[in-house]
This record gives sequence, C-alpha cells and structure tokens, in this order.
Amino acid sequence: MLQRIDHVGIACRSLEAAIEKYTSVFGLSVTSLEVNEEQGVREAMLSLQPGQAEGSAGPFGSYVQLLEPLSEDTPVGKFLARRGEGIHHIGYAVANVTDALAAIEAGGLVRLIDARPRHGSLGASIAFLHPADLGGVLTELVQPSAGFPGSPGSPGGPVPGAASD
Ligand code: MC0
Repeated sequence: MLQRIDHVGIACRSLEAAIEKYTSVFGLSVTSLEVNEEQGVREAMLSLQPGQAEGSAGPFGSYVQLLEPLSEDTPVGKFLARRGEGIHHIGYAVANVTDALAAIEAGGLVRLIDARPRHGSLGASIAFLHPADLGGVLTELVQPSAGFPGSPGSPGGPVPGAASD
C-alpha cells in the first residue's frame, strides 16, 4: 500500500528561517509555497532531487515539507507549544487514498483522523492516521495530483473525491 516516502513534515516557528537554512545548508530548492487554511499552515515543499530545475521533481520525487502554523490553535501550533520544532509527520505515497483509507479502516488497527481525503500540498489528495496507533508517528497518506509538477496539467487544481469542508 505504501509506495515511497513522499515527504517528511517538519514543524518550524519561522518558515522563512527554515527555508533559508535548508536551501543554504543543503542546496535544496523550493518547489512550492502554499497556505492551507483547512490545515492551519503555511508550508514549503523542497525537492530532494538534486540537479533538477525548480518545480520539476516529477511524480517520484520526495520532499522536505516545512510547516509554520497559522495560529497557536492549529495542529502544528499545538505541536510546537508541546514539543518544540521537529519532525511533525511522515507522508507516504499511495496509489489511491480513498482505497487505502477503506483498507486501513477495515483492518481495525489504526484510527483514521480523516475519513475522507482532503486537499494537500502540490494538489495532492491526503488523509491522516492517528499517531497513538502508529507508535507515536503522525502518518499521512498522499495521493499525488495528476497535475503534479513535471506531468501534464497544473498543481493545485481540484482533487477528485477530496472533502471540501
Ligand atoms: C499531537 N500528538 C502527536 C502529534 N500531534 N503525536 C505525534 N505527532 C504529532 N504530530 C499527540 C500529542 O503529543 C498528544 O499525545 C496527543 O497527540 C494529543 O495532542 P493535542 O495537542 O491535544 O492534539 P489533538 O488531540 O488536538 O490533535 C492531535 C492530532 C491532530 C494528531 C489528531 O494534530 C491532527 O488532526 N493532525 C492531522 C492534521 C495535521 O497535522 N495538519 C497539519 C499538517 P499525548 O500522549 O501527550 O496525549 S497539514 C499538511 O501537512 C498538509 C499541508 C500536507 O502534507 O499536504
């Protein structure tokens, strides 16, 4: 079911400072900068594929995702207050997030945070699984957008089956 690590989500207090560090120390480039109101974050995706032009990581790239909370009363804001900066979650690519959620729910071992897919970075369709059932690791399922950078179409468009509320 899990195909690869799509991204590692890192909670930070200042998105600009974190971007500066990851670009200057590691030479990473910023693929996207987005505000996700539903998730309460400003976030940047930095491609881990060296030597590629910005925005062209393609469907098999993986990313560092830097997350700054929009307010204290958000998942990342509460995480920062409780634990400080650090790894917030791991996102795994799946072929179909709706199917993956159904299979995990049927297995009965892990609670779903999201019963239905939601909108994520780069136009992906995403859903979270509860960290209490996965050894303390907040886990995200990621179905990359068909309009992923490097493939036909454009990122950020509507995600089939994604919840709008
Ligand atoms: C909280 N806890 C975590 C955690 N956040 N454990 C591991 N990893 C995390 N990231 C633990 C706390 O330590 C605490 O454990 C317990 O969960 C309750 O903490 P809380 O602060 O009271 O938080 P809750 O219960 O209100 O919510 C926790 C929950 C929430 C994981 C359900 O953060 C959530 O719904 N997260 C999914 C959405 C999300 O994280 N969005 C931001 C990234 P103890 O043992 O002390 O009780 S959005 C994103 O990344 C998008 C843009 C994308 O990738 O495309």
